[in-house]
Amino acid sequence: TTVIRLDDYRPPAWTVEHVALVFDLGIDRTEVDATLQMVRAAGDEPIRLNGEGLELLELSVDDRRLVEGEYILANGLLEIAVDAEHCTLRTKVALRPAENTALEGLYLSGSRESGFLLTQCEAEGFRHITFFPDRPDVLSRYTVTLRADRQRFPVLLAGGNPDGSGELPDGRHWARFVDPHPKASYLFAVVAGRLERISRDYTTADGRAVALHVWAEADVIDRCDYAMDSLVRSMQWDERTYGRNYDLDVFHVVATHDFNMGAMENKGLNIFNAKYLLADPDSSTDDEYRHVEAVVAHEYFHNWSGNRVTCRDWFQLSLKEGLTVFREQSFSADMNSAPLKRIEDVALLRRAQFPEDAGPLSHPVRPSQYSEINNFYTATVYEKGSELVRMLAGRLGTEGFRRGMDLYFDRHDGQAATIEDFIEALGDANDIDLSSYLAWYGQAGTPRLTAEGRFDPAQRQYRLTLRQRTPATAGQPTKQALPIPVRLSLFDRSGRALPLRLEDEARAEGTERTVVLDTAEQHYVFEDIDAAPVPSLLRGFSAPVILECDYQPEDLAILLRHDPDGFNRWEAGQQLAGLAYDDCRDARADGPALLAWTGALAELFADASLDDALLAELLTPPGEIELVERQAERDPDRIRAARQAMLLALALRVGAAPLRVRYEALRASTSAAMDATSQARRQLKRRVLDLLALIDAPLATTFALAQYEQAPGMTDRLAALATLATVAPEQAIAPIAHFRRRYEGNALALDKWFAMQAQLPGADALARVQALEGDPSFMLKNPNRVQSLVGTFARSNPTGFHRADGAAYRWLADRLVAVDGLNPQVAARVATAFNGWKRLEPTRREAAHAVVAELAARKDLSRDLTDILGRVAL
Ligand code: B3K
Ligand code: ZN
Repeated sequence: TTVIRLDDYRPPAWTVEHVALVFDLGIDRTEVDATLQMVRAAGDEPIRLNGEGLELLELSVDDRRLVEGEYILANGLLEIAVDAEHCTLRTKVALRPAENTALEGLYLSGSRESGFLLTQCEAEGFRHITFFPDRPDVLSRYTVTLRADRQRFPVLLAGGNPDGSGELPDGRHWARFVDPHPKASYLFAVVAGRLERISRDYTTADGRAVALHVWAEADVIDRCDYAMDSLVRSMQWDERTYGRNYDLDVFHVVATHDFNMGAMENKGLNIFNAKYLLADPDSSTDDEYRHVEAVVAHEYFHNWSGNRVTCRDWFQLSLKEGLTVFREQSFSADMNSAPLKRIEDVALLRRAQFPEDAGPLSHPVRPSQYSEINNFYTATVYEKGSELVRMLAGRLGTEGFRRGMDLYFDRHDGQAATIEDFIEALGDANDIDLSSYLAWYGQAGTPRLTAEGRFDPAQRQYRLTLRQRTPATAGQPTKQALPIPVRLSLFDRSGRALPLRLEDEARAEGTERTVVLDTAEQHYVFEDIDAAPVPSLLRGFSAPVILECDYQPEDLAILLRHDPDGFNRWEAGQQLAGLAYDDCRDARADGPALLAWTGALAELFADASLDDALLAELLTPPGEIELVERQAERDPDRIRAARQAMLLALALRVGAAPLRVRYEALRASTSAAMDATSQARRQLKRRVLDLLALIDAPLATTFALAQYEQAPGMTDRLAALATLATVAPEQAIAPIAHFRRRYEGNALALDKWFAMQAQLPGADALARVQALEGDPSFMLKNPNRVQSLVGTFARSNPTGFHRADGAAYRWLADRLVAVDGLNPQVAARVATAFNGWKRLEPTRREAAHAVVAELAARKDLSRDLTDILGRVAL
């Protein structure tokens, strides 16, 4: 396979100034007529255009038809030698949308009878639509004309502003769109079919009237209002926070049930996986409402961070993705609770990115090479990338960061930029050299930050030593020191934050500091300290590292009780829970950490002033996947057993009566309302019921049955079902069947039904999943369905997937091959479940290795899947 390297980057030899596309749309056959105004940019190379799976019907240069021999068409490249400085190149090709199960390029969503046509181009889908220099540093103006049967395709959409429409003979019609903003080919999109819409008029801060339209199929159009509201909030927030206005007269958002990922920021025509666009209380959970708001915002924010300023090449992917995740996180924090948003994001980073960075698929935020770019839309590029932007923003402060962003957008508007450009703009606007942060983009692996404190009563000094070390990762044996901003406070034992004075400073200033550790080791001496303090480190999670500090359990209990910041409180609780886990793992039933953890939480449980949502988070220890870190060798059954033991100890410590009373009180205030307080109550109610189930299963079963029946919305309904299925499987059978019937025809609700069952732990899990494959609604060609059953099982059910006999590995291998034949991107994504096999205990490791090695040796798999397997097997 061909490897693409960052070091080999060359600017394009030819660019395309303008492209006019005419589509004659049909489900079985679509013809695309493309007229490209080509301009030579450098050198004397021939024109080279990418094209995959295209049937070439016509080719001409400056109106002269080329015949065979005048061009070379091989290996996805069309090569034409031209000796002018510019020319008009015309191609006509035919495509087969209905046969496109990879969902890349032009494809059909839904059935032949009622489905609609749409496109997905990022990263390299445009070459499946027409011949083109399909790379993000070729920016062109687009004119797109769509022609189709009016009955079958009443709605015709493309990015840009509308520029006329009309009738054609034979019941056909046409519509034209002109996009005045030069854009990269990956941002091109069209949609055609029977769709309904909701609309709203919006006026931007700089006075542009914009028509907003959210489109969906008729049966789900009444679930689009929340997305529309979220869009308006996103537009207003970007105007307020970054001074960024929308720049076309229309903005379309379209929902589809057939989509490989979450959503896509095509210029003026965002396309969404229905999962991240539709929301109504009867079929969506509270979490899903938050995801809709976040993804709508993310795609909208790309209009500037991604579209107006795009990436020079795909190695720079995090330039748009890390930055846009960061912008979305700030937005969501402003719209909801900031500490809860931070908790959610840090938990995701630890669950998804840390394991990725610790295994064979680890790669830097800016990779140096790839063989299939679609495999680099990863937690590292997105979530860790966002953490890097957060560190830069923290370094500059709110105003400095805004100055930097203004300069970045201004300087690079209409360009394809690099990560260096970004860091330089931020630095130039503030007269600061930020170049040392570039090292974060090139180095893979999660740094370990070690902290050691020593109190000197005679000198009244506290000496803090910080050290950093990054373990070797795949292909990167040696690591350098990185700039690690450590935000910190010191607390006395009564929980009071101490004024901070470093040696050499005249007087104390504030109770919080950020020190930047940029060497392997550094010492910090704090003055005027009367007793050994408790350090609160990495506040707000100021850097994406793993903190190793030899805290005593009671130190953490102090932070857990007293830290005024919700995030840090949770973080202290997580650290303490980690130590409590160690106690359970090593069978120390009276371990000091376990006692401290359960004791502090029992106290907080009784504290009526604590926010319900925060309490629910505090009552949730790190998950089974994060806890792998704390094992020398991974045995999922033992990890689960130890974690369940700590939850049991917690439930006992809180007590059955307080749990019951709290559940009943929360139940009494149940409603379908979507405000933050109601959502928080539902979240806590779920945690309380699950704890109660550990010590009084019959009562919890009664509660769960009633909750299922009376649930006013999906959150309560699904939570009750999951609890029942875990606590009382026999009594869950009827409700599970009922849920299945109730949501017949509601694809997103059925996905949750599959996912809930796919997550049920234990040795029976595989048989359960196999039975679910027999459900008439299960199908391998729908990505959401595959993810909900196969993906959830492989990635989120450690005890089920890693059963000791390896049966689930073999089953997954079969499914991967089957999915790969239809949709390589989806197969590759699910295959990342094998990422951690090397850290398994020997029996499972051998079983997994056998399966991975056999798969990796096959020669008949896609480039996507082959790339993942090849790296995982190493
Ligand atoms: N930019 C798209 C992701 C495209 C993935 C291509 N395999 C969605 C997003 O990050 O906004
Ligand atoms: Zn994105």
